[in-house]
Order: sequence, then C-alpha cells, then structure tokens
Amino acid sequence: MQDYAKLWLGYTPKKNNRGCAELRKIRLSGAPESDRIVGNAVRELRNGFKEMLDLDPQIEYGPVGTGIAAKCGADLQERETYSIAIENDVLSIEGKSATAILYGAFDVLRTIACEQSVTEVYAAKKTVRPSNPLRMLNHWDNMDGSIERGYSGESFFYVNNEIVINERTEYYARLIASIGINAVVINNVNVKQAASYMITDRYFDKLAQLGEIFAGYGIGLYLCLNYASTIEIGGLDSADPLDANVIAWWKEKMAEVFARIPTLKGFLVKADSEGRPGPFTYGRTQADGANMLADIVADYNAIIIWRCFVYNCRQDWRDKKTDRARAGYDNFMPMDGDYHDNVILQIKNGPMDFQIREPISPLLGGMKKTNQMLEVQIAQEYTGHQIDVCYLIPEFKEILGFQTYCSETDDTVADIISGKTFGSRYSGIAAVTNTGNDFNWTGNYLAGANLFGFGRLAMDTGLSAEQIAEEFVRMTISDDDEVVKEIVGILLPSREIYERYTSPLGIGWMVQPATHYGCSVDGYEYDRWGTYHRADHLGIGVDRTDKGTGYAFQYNEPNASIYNDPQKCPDELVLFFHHLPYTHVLHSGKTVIQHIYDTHFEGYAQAQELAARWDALQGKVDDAIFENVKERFARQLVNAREWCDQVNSYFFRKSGIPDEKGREIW
Ligand code: GCW
Repeated sequence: MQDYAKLWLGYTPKKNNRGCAELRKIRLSGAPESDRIVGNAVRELRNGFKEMLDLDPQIEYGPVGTGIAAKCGADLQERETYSIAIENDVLSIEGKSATAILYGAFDVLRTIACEQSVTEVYAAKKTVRPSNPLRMLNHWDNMDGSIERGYSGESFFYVNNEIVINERTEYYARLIASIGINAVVINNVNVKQAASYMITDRYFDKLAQLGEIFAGYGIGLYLCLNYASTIEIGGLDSADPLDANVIAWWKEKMAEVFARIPTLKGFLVKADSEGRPGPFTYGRTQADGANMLADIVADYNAIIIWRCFVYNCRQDWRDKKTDRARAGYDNFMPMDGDYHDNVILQIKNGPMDFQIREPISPLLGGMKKTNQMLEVQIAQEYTGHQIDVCYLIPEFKEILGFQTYCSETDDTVADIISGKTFGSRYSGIAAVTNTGNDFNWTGNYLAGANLFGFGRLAMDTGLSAEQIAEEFVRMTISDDDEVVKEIVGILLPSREIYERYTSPLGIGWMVQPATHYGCSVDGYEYDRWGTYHRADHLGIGVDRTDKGTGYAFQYNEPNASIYNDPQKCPDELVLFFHHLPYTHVLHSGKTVIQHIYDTHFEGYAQAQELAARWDALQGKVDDAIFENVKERFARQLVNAREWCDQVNSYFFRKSGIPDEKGREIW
C-alpha cells in the first residue's frame, strides 16, 4: 500500500467535465517529445484526464523552437514561461523549454481539479511568467534521518546515514514541480558528521540518481557544504579562503563532484553562524569565503548561495548595545558589490529569526549590487510546530509587498527578489520546508497549505492568499463549496490568531528554549542568544531607535523615521523598535498592557472558534483527515490556553495594572 498521501495530486473524479469533452487534442510545443520532462508532462496529463474526467485526449507535438540556455535568472524566467490557449478543439500548451510545458500541464490539471471551466479559463491565451527565477525548498534533513526543526516525522531522503530512493522520492519531485518549485537543497545547512561526506565517493552514486529524478521534473539539485571541508575531510589544517592549498583542494574536489553528479546546480552555505565554521576564523570576510567557492564552481555553471544569518550568538543579556537584528546588515552591507556574479546572498526574514511578526530584513532594499534571495520558513519552528494551524501565506504576502524605498520604482521586496529592481543576475525565494515522512507529509494536513502556497506564491506573486488557500483545499481535501469555504475560513485568519495568543506587538520569542514550542516568557531573557523582551515593572520592548541600538536607521527613509518614532511605528511592530511603558497608548487607542490582555483572551477564544468550525466538518471530509486535524486542534487549544494564561499573569504581576474588563488573570 502506498504509504503517503497524494495531497493535491489526488486527481479525484469530477462530476462535470467543464468543456473538456469537446477537446480532441492537446498540443505541446517548444520541446521535443523525446525529452523526459515532456514525457513526464504527458504522463501527468494522461493520468489526470483519465482519473478526473475519464477522457483520453490525443497528444500531439508542435514546433520545438531553439530554446534558451539559461545563463541568468531572467533567462530562467523566460525559459519557464508557459502559455495555454484553446483553438477549436485543441488545447495548446507552449513554452521555450520542457519545464515550461510541464508547468503548463500542471496548470491545466489544476484548473480541472478546481472544477473551473477549461474553455473559459483559457478562452483568452493565458501566459504565466514565473515571478522569481529561483523557487527553492531547503530541507534541514540530517543523514541520520532526523530533521532539524522537523514536525512531520523523519526524513524521506535519509535512513541511518544512507540515501534512500524509492517511490516516494519520485512522488515528491512531482508534487513540488506541480507547484512550480525548481530547486531543492536536500541536506541541513548545519553540515556535520556524515553530511560532510556528501561530496565524497560514499554518496556520489545515490546523489547522481536523485539528481536525475529531480531533473526529470525541472528541479535543480543543490547541496549544503561544510565550509571547513578542507579540514574535516581533506586533511588540511586550514579553511582560509585565500590559502593556495585550500583553493587547490576545492578545485580538485569540485571537478570530482560535478563529474560524479552532473545535474548538480550548486551549494548553499551557512558559515560563521551558530558555531559553524567560516572565513572569520582566518580574518577574512564573508565575501572572501563565498567568492572563493563561487569562482571554482563557475566552471560548472553552478552557483553559491551564501546565508546572511551571521550574528553573535554569545551575547550577554546585560549588553544593550549588541543587537542581533542589526547583525545581517552590519556583516553583509559593507561588501555590497564585492560578491561575484554567481553568488547569491540568502536573507532570512525576519532579521531576528522567523518570529510570527518581525519587520522586514533591512538588507532587502539595502544592498543594491548583490544577487539576493529571500529565505522564509514554512517549517513551523516558531509558529506552532504544525500542531497549531498557522497559514503563513498572508505573512509572505506582506513581506513581498513591503516597500523598501530602494529605488524610484519597483522597490518592493517582490521586485527585488524577482530580479527586476537591480537587474540582478540571479535571485529568488527559498523556504525552509515543512515536510517529513509522515503519511500526510506535513504533520497537520492543514500545514500542507503552506507547502502548496509557498510554491504557488513563488511562481506567481500576484495570487492572493485566499485564492491559494481555496485551490489547496479543493485539490487536497474537498471540492464541496461549503466545505471549501469553511476550511479557507479557518486558514486565512489563523496566523493573526496565533500571533494574538503568543508574543505581543512584534517583540517575538517568549518560547520554551530549545524546542521553541509553548510559552516561557523569560525562557530566553537571560540567555546568550540576543533575544530579549526587556520587560520590567514599568515597561517592555527593545529600544532599536537612534537612542538605542540604532537598528531603525538600517532602513531607507521614510521607513527609518517611521520605525524610529513610537507615534508613527505600526502597532504590530512597536515593541520590536521601542521600549515603552505599559501605559503607552497605541494607535488602536488601547494601552500596551490592555492590548496584551485583550489579544491574549481573544486569541484563545478565536482558536476555540476555529476548532469548533473544524468539528462541524465531521462527516463532510475524509475521516482520516478529520481526525488528524481534530487531534491537532485539541493540542493547539492546550497551547493557546497556556500562552494566554502565562503571558497575562506575567504582565499583570510585573505591572500591577489590572485588566479593565476584570477578567480572571491568574
Ligand atoms: O532558527 C534557528 C534554528 C536553528 C537553525 C538556524 C538557522 C538550522 O533554531 O535550528 O539551524 O535558525 O537558520 O541556521
């Protein structure tokens, strides 16, 4: 028996053929029939038409064209652009590559699965150009099978330090290709133990095989590198990026790696971060490290993606000058323009660490001469561990829509990472993924919406969070209009509800140390990680203004002045930027303390409402799905209750100010 759910590729039978019966042929143009990606597209179309509509349209092949060798992001976008049109009884899908055809096929199948009319949707030619050149998933899978920050079982890539390739592997490639993912990093950014040997003979054959499977779906394979490989596996005593022996070792190593894994597209590197080795040890810059590797892999048309998550993780809580939020900008901005052409800096958002609410990283809109990529996290590390429902697409929409004022026009984060603003050679978006070997892939069935949604949004940034949620539910859970409406209604507000019952007003953290699930208001307050709320009996918040850490001025104007002024700073971020008395009045008209009480009571009550809405779906959705989500909701309510009580009690006892509404605070 198949041990994984089909998710949105279930292709369940449809009552209405919505114009498809009149189609006689599907014509694919732009790539040869012999291309295996085209082969996969055809298989997908045949299956989908058969399963959903019991139809078997004839497939024919149009002109092949000359194709485009993708030398930069814009070429990639051009290559992966597809058009779909209907002329008489022929549905035609065309693009400039086999991958474009594959995406077109998935578009048609999605239309049918969502029970829309093919004849209407494609009455006027529909053209989709990917919003981002690179649309990437980052797995934090370890080779022993565990997953760092994984909440849905173990890795499906590794068991006992071996790479496993089975039916699920191919299904995974289909699944992510169907939402437009074109790049995948298969090992944890913390490269240790066996993973350091990925670039040795021990794993080459399996990696080559994996790379082939992904390539069949237009997905590029990437690996995370141990920056100190020269020492750990090479027997040298240095990893100095300017040392001739180090460079020579990497040259030889890369020649071997690319010969053995021909589909490999490049590497992702976490250096000088949270104890991982890096160029700082040798007094070199991040650019020195990234460029050294990039120059070597350039010979193989490959790229180096270098993470900007570099900060001091040994801070003393009494030190109020060091500011983790500043660190990315401070470490990388001075070298804007120094990074070579095939380096991309991957910028985690937010500047602290994937909290439920943070301002946008100021590196986005700061750097102007560097290839950049945004990193988000769909693994729900700080957002409920895929126990609590937290649909993240509304948050990602906010990030992408943020205006950075880095140029006169085209200055949103979406513009920057699409490559449009600065005409960058490479750019895109990556998500730390939320999948594992659980039957349903993501622990909570509803967390599948974040995987689906990330891909859809990366492909087409213009889609709304609601539209994406609706597609996900229709394709994955039910196509009954009422059920769809209910589940979309649960997903859409879930992020704000989670925010309400957890840490308030952009301050973040207050989580249980290490696991990052559950409330512990002071859990990180006296620790070394730079993650403080600074609450005392008078007030709360971190002063990041010109009188504090100065972080607000890493933004372009007018954002800097807005954030710097508590009267102008948006409520939801006010404690990220300011230390304020509990009696400070917010734009909402409430005091900080009353806001804390109100949102926590409301957040818990709203979580209860979501759970009740789910309960009412019993019998209307598949039993296994129903039970899975119900069980998660039961745990979410315990968590929400605990957060509500702990936060309210903590601040009542600190401030001594009672709740205006006289509710019970322990
Ligand atoms: O959020 C933190 C996590 C670490 C993670 C790190 C990173 C992979 O707690 O588990 O390490 O971020 O992004 O590198």
